Amino acid sequence: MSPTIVAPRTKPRTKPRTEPERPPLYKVILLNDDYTPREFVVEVLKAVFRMSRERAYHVMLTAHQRGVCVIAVYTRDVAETKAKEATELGRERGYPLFFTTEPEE
Ligand code: TYC
Repeated sequence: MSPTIVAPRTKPRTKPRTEPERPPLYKVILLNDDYTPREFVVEVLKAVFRMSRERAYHVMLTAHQRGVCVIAVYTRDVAETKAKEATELGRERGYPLFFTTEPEE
C-alpha cells in the first residue's frame, strides 16, 4: 500500500470567533381603556408578568395616564403568548383590556 499523503492545512484550525446571533426582541404593550377596573389590571400584571403589586400598580397607572405602557421585553414567542394570555383574562370577564406586541428597534 502506498503511503497516504496529507495535504498541509491551509485554513486556520479554529473557526473565526463571531458572537452567536441574539433573537430579535419584542415589547409587550398595555393599552388603556375606560372600563377595565384598575385592580383587575394590577392582578393580571402580577399573574402573567410576575410583577410585584407595587410595580404592577405603577405600570397600570402609567397606561391609565399616558394611554400606553411598555411592560416588558421578550423573544417573539414569549411576548405574543403573554400578550394573548393577558388579553384573554380580560375578555373572559367581559373587559376590553388589551395587550399588544411590537418589535424592539
Ligand atoms: N382606565 C381604567 C379605569 O379608569 C383603568 C385601566 C388602567 C385600564 C390601565 C386599562 O391598561 C389599563 N378604570
